[in-house]
This record gives sequence, structure tokens and C-alpha cells, in this order.
Amino acid sequence: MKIYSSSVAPNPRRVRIFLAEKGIQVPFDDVDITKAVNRQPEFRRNINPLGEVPVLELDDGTHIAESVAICRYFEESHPHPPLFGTGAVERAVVEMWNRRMEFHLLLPVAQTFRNTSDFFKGRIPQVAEYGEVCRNAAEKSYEWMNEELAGRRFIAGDRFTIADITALCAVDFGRVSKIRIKPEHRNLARWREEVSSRPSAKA
Ligand SMILES: N[C@@H](CCC(=O)N[C@@H](CS)C(=O)NCC(=O)O)C(=O)O
Repeated sequence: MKIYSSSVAPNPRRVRIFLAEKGIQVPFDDVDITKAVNRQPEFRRNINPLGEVPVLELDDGTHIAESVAICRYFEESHPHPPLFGTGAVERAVVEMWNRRMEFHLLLPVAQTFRNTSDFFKGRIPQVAEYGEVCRNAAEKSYEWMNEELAGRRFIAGDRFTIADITALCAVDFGRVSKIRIKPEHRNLARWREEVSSRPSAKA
């Protein structure tokens, strides 16, 4: 078993943090996304047709891409500590918040980077104006999450879950595009400080 990863990208980091929280060790194969190795026909043919990381490779040759799918695999094999919640209600609430953090934080942050950075120049069609729309959307989500976090310790409730991992990776990656937590976002800053101090955040 191994995971095709990248030490500089937010989605592989989600998986690394998840595994660190579970205390699971899996070898990582760092794919040089700066040289677009992941976009070459060989990688697409043999590992992930979408040309993205992370990808979990099982011993029988199965490839599982999509960060949440990889995390779910490990939640099944190592249920403790539960990071997707327990019981019908908590699982649904965690799923809701994780999807919200993907769609309203990670996606706009990533699209800002994709559409405004030199990194993706010539690699994908870039629309700078759309990048700015995404920046605005990400900043609005920071405000929203600052309000949400006035009433609870973590993103999905009083327990650290995959939703915190998604949100932390989004907020940290936002800094590359100068999307930052503002001084008035006290609740968001308090949350970030707490989740960043967990040993897994270094993964
Ligand atoms: N929905 C996918 C997104 C994967 C993704 O966007 N991966 C990025 C790294 S964060 C990537 O491979 N970027 C390199 C590229 O697009 O060339 C997931 O959750 O894993």
C-alpha cells in the first residue's frame, strides 16, 4: 500500500493529517506536481485519469482517488478515533460540514490559486477575473465561519473531525493567494490556533 502525494498541495495534506490523527503510517510517494508528472499520460492511464493527487494504491492494485474516499477507507479499517462522527445524526452533521468546507472554503481558495497563479499558467485555461470572484467568495466564507465558530469549539461541533481537517488545509492554503484570517475574525483565529497546535497539523 502507498499514497501518491505532494508535500506542497492541500488535498494530500488532508489525508496526511487524517492518518496522523489515526496513528496510521502509510508510505508516501511524492509526485512532482511542479513538473506536472501527475498530468502525464502514464499517470493518468495507470493511477488517476483525472491527473490529480492524492491517490491511495492498495496491494491488489486498486487505486482510490478523492481525499474523502481515501479517508473513508481508513475510517473503516481504523475506526478510532472516529473522524467522520458516530451515530446517524453526528455522521450526517459531519458530512454536511465537511461538504460545506469543501465547497465554500477549499474550492474557492483553490480556484483563486488556479486562476491567478503562475504555477497553473499554461497548464490550465486561467480566467483571472474568475479567480477574483473566488477570492471574494472565500473571504465571505471566512466571515461566515467566524460567526459559526462563536458558538462551538470545532467546525462540526464539540469534537475534532474531518471537517476541521478540510477547513484547516483550506485556510492554510489560502495564504499562498493572500487570503488571510482578518484580525476581527477572532473566533476563526481561535479555532485555527487550536487545530494547528495538534501534532497532526505538522503532517
Ligand atoms: N477532489 C480531489 C481534488 C484533488 C486535487 O485537486 N489535487 C490537486 C492537489 S491539491 C492536484 O493534483 N493538483 C495538481 C494539478 O492539478 O496539476 C480530492 O479531494 O482529492
